[in-house]
Amino acid sequence: MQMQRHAEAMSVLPRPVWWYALDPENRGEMGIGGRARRMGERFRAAAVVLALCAACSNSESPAQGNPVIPRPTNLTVSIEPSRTSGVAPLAVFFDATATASPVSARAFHDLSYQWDFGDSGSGTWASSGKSRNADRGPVAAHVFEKPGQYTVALTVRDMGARLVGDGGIDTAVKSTVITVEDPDVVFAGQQTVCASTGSDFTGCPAGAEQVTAAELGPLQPRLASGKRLLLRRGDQWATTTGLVIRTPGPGLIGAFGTCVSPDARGLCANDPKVQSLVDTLNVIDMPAITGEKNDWRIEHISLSGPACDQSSGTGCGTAVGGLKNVRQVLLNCLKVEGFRVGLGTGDWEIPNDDIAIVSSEVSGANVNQVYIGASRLALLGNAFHDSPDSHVLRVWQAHLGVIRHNVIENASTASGLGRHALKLHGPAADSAVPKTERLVVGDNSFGASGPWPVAIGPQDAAANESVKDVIVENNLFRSATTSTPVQISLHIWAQDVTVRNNVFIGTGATSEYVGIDVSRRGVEPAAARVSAYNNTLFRAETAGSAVLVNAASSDVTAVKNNVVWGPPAASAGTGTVQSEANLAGGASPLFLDAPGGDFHLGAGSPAIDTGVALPVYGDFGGVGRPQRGGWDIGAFEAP
Ligand SMILES: [Ca+2]
Repeated sequence: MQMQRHAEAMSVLPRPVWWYALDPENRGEMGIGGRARRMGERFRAAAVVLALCAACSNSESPAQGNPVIPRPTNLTVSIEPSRTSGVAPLAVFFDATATASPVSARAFHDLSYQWDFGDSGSGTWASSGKSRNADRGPVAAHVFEKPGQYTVALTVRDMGARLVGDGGIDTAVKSTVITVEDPDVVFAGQQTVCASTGSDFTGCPAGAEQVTAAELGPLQPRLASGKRLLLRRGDQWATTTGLVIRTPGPGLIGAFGTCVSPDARGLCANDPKVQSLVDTLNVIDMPAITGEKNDWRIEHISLSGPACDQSSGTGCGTAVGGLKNVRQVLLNCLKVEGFRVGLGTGDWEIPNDDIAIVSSEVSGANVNQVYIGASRLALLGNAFHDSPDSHVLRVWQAHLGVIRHNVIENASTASGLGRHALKLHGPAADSAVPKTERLVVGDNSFGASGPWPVAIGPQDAAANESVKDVIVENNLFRSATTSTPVQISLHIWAQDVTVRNNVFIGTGATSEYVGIDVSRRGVEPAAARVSAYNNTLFRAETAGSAVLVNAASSDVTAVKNNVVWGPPAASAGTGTVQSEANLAGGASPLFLDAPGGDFHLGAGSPAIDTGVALPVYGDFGGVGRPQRGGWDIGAFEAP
């Protein structure tokens, strides 16, 4: 890989000075009964900030003005950002997978990682309502929309911090600074080109070139390194010609003019509209630029095109396509309708790197709404929906990836072929390219894509594709209103998969509904080291069955702290599972309003405090675990 990386691994153990500092964002994360509770009183809402005298730069500083107490830690915290500077909007992928703890053999799965991106004005995600300024997980990504210097802090904890309650020993914070440049400076004067179909250039930055064009093609000469092309909001281009990005950035294709009526994702009702009139056109094409980073961002454009249905794909274009050996690209706040594939293409022989698709809505593409693969892939806050023919989102490679806060639904609406909302697979196990591994699929809502809404593993039974080290957490799996009934919400044909804090709603599924199936699809490496912790499964029907985990793998799947509830026959685990502390059938978990979708635990629930201690540090909604006298059962921890 030719990316310049900024590695900041550090071993904190031998460093001379440690600091405690109060951190109100971590409220509820600390301490359980006994000593833990006492320590929790003292250090409630506390995090450890490590201030290294040897690194008294702005990347390692104690929280402002709080009392500091020297403490040791056994954790080695690493943050590797995909970049440390660039022009806004700037997407940065953060890799903390080199973080280690002597007491956690599986640091990727078993440590708590909490990110504060230092960007408090970044708002909330449309789908999950969670803050964009915070996230969990050993990999994360963030888009910095405004210029400035941002201190990104990662707080890591291990089980010692929970069980012993002494957060000072097993908690550590590391930070890094991201410098985001001002686009009005980087693209000053004639480095910005404003394009309109008419003569109104209201809102065009001062000093910019102004161009009138009825098609996109004539704007091609304006695409160059260090340039910004802005299309007028309110204008519509019906075009037979597109744009090809042939030069490395920094570059930007976006919009000028006042944003009218932004939706929950930030898409403006008057964002410039581009309608492709040609089946074969990639409206914006991004071929490889040999040896260079692309460093482009494309945002705030509404693109529509013919829903090309040639089965071979030959001759069908995309809205933004050709992503092949492309690096450092952000697709932000795009609205895409139609085409054969809305966004993406490419293949794993020439992989992409550091690709982010954020806050975009893609629908109506005939085959896949998004077909993408990359190292350091971030898909955040999008709505991908309505694939007439096939899968909604197909990720063919994610070597380090974050798929969070998306709504992904409605596969095979016309064909009835029963394709997936998310198909996540990867390169062959014996190939030399980066494998699909080390990724988080979290806070998504998957729906209306039976019989198997989410599939993690090889693309088919004949493919020897390995997928491993995946965290599936805080997702909502819905079964109702699907053209093909759901049988299994989540297929796992992969290794080292942790499934935690998810909600499975089996209502509307086939009579024998399974939330998670762990098995071997064909010739891929057999499933191993799969865990299902703290999930909630509910179905409303009065007949049929509901099983959270069915495992046919030779390796035993751990099934712990889960709740399964509904009138049908209920089971937490069948097959080769190790079950512990689950609540299935029998006593009601006393959900607050299960038919209404509220699975919080009511007072007196037998699920409160009756789970076993697990490396699950937060719940579906973000409440820290454990609360009160121990871990609860299910996806929600009673505060
Ligand atoms: Ca509890």
